[in-house]
Amino acid sequence: MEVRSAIDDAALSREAWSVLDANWTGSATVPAPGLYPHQWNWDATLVAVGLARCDPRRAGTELLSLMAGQWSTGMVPHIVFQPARTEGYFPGPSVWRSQEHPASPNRVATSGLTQPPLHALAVWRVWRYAADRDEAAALVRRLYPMLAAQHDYLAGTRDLGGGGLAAIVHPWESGMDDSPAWDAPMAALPPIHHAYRRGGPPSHHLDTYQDRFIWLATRYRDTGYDGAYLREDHPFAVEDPMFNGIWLASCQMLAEMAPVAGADPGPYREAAERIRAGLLERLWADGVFRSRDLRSGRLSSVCTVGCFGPMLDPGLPSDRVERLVSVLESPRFMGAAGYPVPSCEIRAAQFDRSRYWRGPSWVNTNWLLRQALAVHGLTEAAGLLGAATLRMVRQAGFRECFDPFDGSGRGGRDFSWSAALTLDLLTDNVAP
Ligand code: 2M8
Repeated sequence: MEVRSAIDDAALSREAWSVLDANWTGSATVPAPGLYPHQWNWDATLVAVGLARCDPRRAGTELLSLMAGQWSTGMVPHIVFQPARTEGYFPGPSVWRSQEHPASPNRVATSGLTQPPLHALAVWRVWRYAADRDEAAALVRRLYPMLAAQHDYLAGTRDLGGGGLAAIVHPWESGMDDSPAWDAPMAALPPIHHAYRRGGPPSHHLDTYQDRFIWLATRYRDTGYDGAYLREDHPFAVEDPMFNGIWLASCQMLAEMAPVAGADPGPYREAAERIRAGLLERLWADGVFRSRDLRSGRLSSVCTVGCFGPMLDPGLPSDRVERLVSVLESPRFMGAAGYPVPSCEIRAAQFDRSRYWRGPSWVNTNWLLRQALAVHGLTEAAGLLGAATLRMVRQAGFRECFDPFDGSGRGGRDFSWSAALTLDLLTDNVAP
């Protein structure tokens, strides 16, 4: 295992900036050199979250270039391709064929899926912390209609279960691609006869998932990215607690920023209530929130880091918060991991300390859980989680993810959200 000599906060911050500068295209940040050479959706918003207090202007540019990929349906794609980046990434623009679709933007090629809607939360942080209030307000006014369209899309096209929650239609939309939460719906897909293979280095994805990922994406593409098809025929439709917890938090942020944009906060407050009710009625079971497979009607039996997403809601009833925190702090998650928070509960058969999203700890989910603890006033636990996250990056560098037992780095190096969120943690590791 590689362990670096301890470095102080100033050196860590300098390293974080050099990663972000190396991954900056001039208007966007790629997640990691070589491995992910384009702009990814939740990576970009997490970079903006991390930069909000250090460089709000660059955070704004990041968000605007992501939103240049927004479709006229309101959907914000999970990848905005960077034409200047020549490194290969599969599946690239020729697989998604966004430019054949009338709703896609003219100037940029994108994927046809989305990712967790953290955008309003990121904009809120830029607005909240920017020293130049006029510039921040102008950014809010510019982005607000795009965020409103994004939220309308989720409520109108993605409430496939009719219970007020947005469904993801591909594991990539969760951002936690290989999570065991998707094992049952992925296993239920029909047999796939076409073998798709990525070129380049071996993939970090489970071999069994690879072909299914591409098959699901191209099947959706071949319907013309049709909303009615998603509702009636698409075989993967899952209500994910992390995706919906993030959506709820973003609704609250839109309500708070509404006066700046001259908008009515009412619909966003109501949307937040509706999502909270949906989460409690449809996804709460055995002391945590679990993803619901809309095709089988079953809740996931495995508990993952995604189960805690609804804690981002300050209005979540306190008895639920207490239950969630007791699971989070137990040996199932933080209690038995020296480098928390593992992406899957340690006692689960599916737990794998080195497999992508099936065990390793990630800086982004740690940051989100730290935020969730802080919104419920649990500042000590939030502080501990922030400190544990900084210990990981101090020791192993800005890796994509980390072994939850020994903290060794996994996946890509010089990973943007690990660097950007470190800057935020260094700014304030007590409470947001
Ligand atoms: C990973 O996902 C991409 C597909 O979107 C991939 O594996 O190729 C995930 O970790 C996802 O959360 C992340 O946004 C993306 C880029 O960092 O990589």
